[in-house]
Amino acid sequence: MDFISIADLHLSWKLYNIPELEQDLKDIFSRIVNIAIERKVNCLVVVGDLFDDNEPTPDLVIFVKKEIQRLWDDGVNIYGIAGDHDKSINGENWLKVCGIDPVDKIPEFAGIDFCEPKLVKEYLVNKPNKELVNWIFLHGQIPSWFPYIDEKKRLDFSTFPIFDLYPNLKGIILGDIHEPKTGTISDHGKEAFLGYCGSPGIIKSDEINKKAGLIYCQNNTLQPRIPFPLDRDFIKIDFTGSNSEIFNVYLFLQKYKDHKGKKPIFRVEYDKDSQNKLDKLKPLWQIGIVESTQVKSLDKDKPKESINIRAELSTDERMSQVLLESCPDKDIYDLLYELLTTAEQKAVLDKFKDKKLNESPNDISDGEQRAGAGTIPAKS
Ligand SMILES: [Mn+2]
Repeated sequence: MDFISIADLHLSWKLYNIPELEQDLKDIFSRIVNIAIERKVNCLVVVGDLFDDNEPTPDLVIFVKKEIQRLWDDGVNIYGIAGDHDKSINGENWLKVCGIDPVDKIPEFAGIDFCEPKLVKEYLVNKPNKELVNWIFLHGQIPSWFPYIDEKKRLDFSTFPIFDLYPNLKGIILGDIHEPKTGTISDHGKEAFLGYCGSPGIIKSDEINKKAGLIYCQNNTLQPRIPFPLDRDFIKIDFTGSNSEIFNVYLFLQKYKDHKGKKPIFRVEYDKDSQNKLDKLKPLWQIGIVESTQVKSLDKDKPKESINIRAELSTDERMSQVLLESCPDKDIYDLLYELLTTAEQKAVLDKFKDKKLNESPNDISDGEQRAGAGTIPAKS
């Protein structure tokens, strides 16, 4: 069995709202298809979150179908599971619509679409012909590997008899975490691969410089990852505090003056102290795409924290912490927290709108009293 396995491409995601970066993800998918064809693998396996959401545009669906047809034309199959971003609604998902078969269609593979941890375990226990399975594909988080995990995504094998159930297991290949990770799972003297494909593109700022290539299996044995350099440079520029004084824009102008191909992305982090020096960055616009964001120093000794709530979404707890720090108004805090943690965003917004419409004008102008306190202001 030869295969390449990928996850978390998040097609249709537009980082920093830059259209070129949405297109980059499609280009990446095409390049992966090319590599699968060149290497003549039996199949390409998608371990969830091929799509960023459950509502891909018709154009995107046509694009994906065409790429899949290219695979089929060259004798490469494609199998996959859905992730939390593209999971099924009423039993249907876009992988299926695009013609991607479930991974456990072939006897050597097991795997189930993203679902409750309890259901994942039930699936693994009840799957027939487990002795034939060499590779398991799942979308979720390994608690012992991360300080924060999302309980809905918990994949805990520490007390699970995986090798009793799957005596010929060679590896568990995961999606969801975008940083590629390689490890092992062992029990009773048996050992198997345990690791994350990682996202092949850049989905969030903190993924810059953390890519490792594509998981590749040849003759049923994992090989070193296939190098997969991005065709666009992402450059982080620390423009905070005194860094902004020593920053030399001409080094970049020099480096990229004859650059061909995709424009580099300059991700600039500045703070209150360096805000007034942002003019120094202007020449960067001639050579690339500039994305700047303000960060704050929590404390002189503590590391800087980016004010980027999306990047912090690892647990409800973490979310509430970040929101509390940046959002002192209780009404806004409640609304944001509910929006971030609900599956029914429209309902939450309707409720909020309803509440606001039914408030008396006094209440609305009464932000001062309500801020942070969460108490009902006394009526005169
Ligand atoms: Mn995911």
